[in-house]
Amino acid sequence: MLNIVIFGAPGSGKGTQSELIIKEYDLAHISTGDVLRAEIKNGTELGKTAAAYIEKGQLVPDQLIIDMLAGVLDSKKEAKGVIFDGFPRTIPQAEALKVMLNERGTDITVMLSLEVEEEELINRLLERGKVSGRSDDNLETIQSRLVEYREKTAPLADYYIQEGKYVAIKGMGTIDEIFASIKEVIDARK
Ligand code: B4P
Repeated sequence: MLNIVIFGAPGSGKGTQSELIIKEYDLAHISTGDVLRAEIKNGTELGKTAAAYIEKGQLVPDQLIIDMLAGVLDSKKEAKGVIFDGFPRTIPQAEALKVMLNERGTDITVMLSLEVEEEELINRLLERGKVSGRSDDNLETIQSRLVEYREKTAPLADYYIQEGKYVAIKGMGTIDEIFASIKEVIDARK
């Protein structure tokens, strides 16, 4: 299976590049952000809990995310591979993902880290905020999301370097240019 973790700060282009990767390689897509937004829309208990964290720009607690992911993963059993978009975001999530995949006889193929300057991240998210209607695409919440990213998510790079799975991708430039770099990396590993 071709299992890809797409990693980067909020606004780095994870969702955008995931769409292109899925089309090219016919993979299943798991975006924890999308799953959480669907839970919020449906008014579930998980959605109500998650909304309080997302509105403040904080990460949703690990155990909630890990339990939610196990169910989603089982629904993609027949896929050729999965792109994990926005997950893992902490070391405990990465460790749980490794166990879940190993139990299913598979592992992560590669972790793609989209590198984008902070000023550009803020501009992209403010731009999206004009049309997205997302409660977290405003300047105050974006700044909290970037702090959470630096403190809890950025250290994951070291985890995947140690696993021999980390590849940095220049995330500045046009969407097509960035996708061309991603394709080179995937084609060399698949
Ligand atoms: P997400 O939905 O994952 O949101 P995100 O990190 O902001 O990334 P997103 O995918 O939306 O942005 P992208 O970079 O694609 O998470 C939302 C919240 O849910 C989190 O803050 C957290 O609270 C919670 N959550 C989710 N997963 C969790 C987990 N595992 N653990 C705990 N909590 C979790 O793109 C941004 C914009 O840039 C787009 O509008 C796009 O059009 C634009 N763009 C992309 N590439 C571009 C380019 N090359 N040039 C110009 N613009 C570009």
